[in-house]
Amino acid sequence: MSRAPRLPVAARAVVAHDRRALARLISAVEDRDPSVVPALRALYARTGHARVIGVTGPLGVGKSTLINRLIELLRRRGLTVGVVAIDPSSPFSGGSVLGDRIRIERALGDDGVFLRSMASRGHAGGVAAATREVCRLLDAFGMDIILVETVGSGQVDVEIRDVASTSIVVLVPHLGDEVQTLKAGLFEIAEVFCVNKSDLPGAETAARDLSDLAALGTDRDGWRPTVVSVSAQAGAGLETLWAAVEAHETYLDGDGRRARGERRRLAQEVVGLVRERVGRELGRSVDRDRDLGALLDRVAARAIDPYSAADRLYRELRRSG
Ligand SMILES: Nc1nc2c(ncn2[C@@H]2O[C@H](COP(=O)(O)OP(=O)(O)OP(=O)(O)O)[C@@H](O)[C@H]2O)c(=O)[nH]1
Ligand SMILES: [Mg+2]
Repeated sequence: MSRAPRLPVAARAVVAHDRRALARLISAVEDRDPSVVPALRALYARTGHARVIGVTGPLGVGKSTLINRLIELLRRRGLTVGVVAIDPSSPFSGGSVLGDRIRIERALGDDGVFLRSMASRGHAGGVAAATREVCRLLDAFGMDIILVETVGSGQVDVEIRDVASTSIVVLVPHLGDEVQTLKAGLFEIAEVFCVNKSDLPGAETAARDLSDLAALGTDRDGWRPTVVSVSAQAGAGLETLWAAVEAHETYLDGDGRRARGERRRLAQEVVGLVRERVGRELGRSVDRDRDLGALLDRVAARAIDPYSAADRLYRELRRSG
């Protein structure tokens, strides 16, 4: 028997493949609009089918161009594709190269593709939380593969690990010093290194250097990062790149690794939701609660230290919960 009638209207529309309903819910997630929660709750049981793949790397290395190529490849294989680009500077938000624009327009007319860009600013629960929710919506919508593009600078690229089961880190030849400084962080993230712009000189050396580093590096859950050379512009190496992603996904299926990873991410999510809620409530209390105001006055007067004040507040919170 169908469970559809018990779903909230918005959730039902997503399951029924209504693109406008999906877009509206994604906007609500972006705005941290609490009215989206019933739909997210109801849709959760229908998710878990999609594979979320991160595509991250420094500015301008060709992540979007690469994603366009991957969309083509995946569509040829009959897979549906959702794309979430976080803080995109090009070309989902405008188009830098004519070829890319044409490909994107083609993708936009394709019912099996859904592209969405979003800002990383203003997400109280972190970028990962909002991205995870958008990915779930795309999953419930029926997308097989979800590609998440993030610019690898600072926090956002690390958070991709909280969302994606496989992450591709895109680099280009002659990043030199940048790779040196990013290196430790990149190895934390990457299951697959993609040396893009292999049509440019120096690509072979860059790929070799990375392979050497990958061979030396400590493995994570028994997996050593793969290194693949690609020219997204020329459309070369994409099959090999996707094979590397699939190899890691297959690896995850062995020995309970996928379940462990999922559990780790879910633990983070549930804790994050509680933290977000407690943070919000506390924020409100600071403004309104008289007892808390008095407590803070005592901290300010050096009558009590901040740690003891926090202890007291924490105990009260637990009692009132
Ligand atoms: N030579 C060469 N240029 C490429 C290749 N792939 C992408 N580019 C060019 O690199 C530039 C940046 O490409 P994007 O795909 O926008 O790169 P990005 O990493 O998404 O950029 P941001 O989102 O701004 O960080 C564009 O001018 C692309 O045409 C490639 O394989 N070879
Ligand atoms: Mg881009």
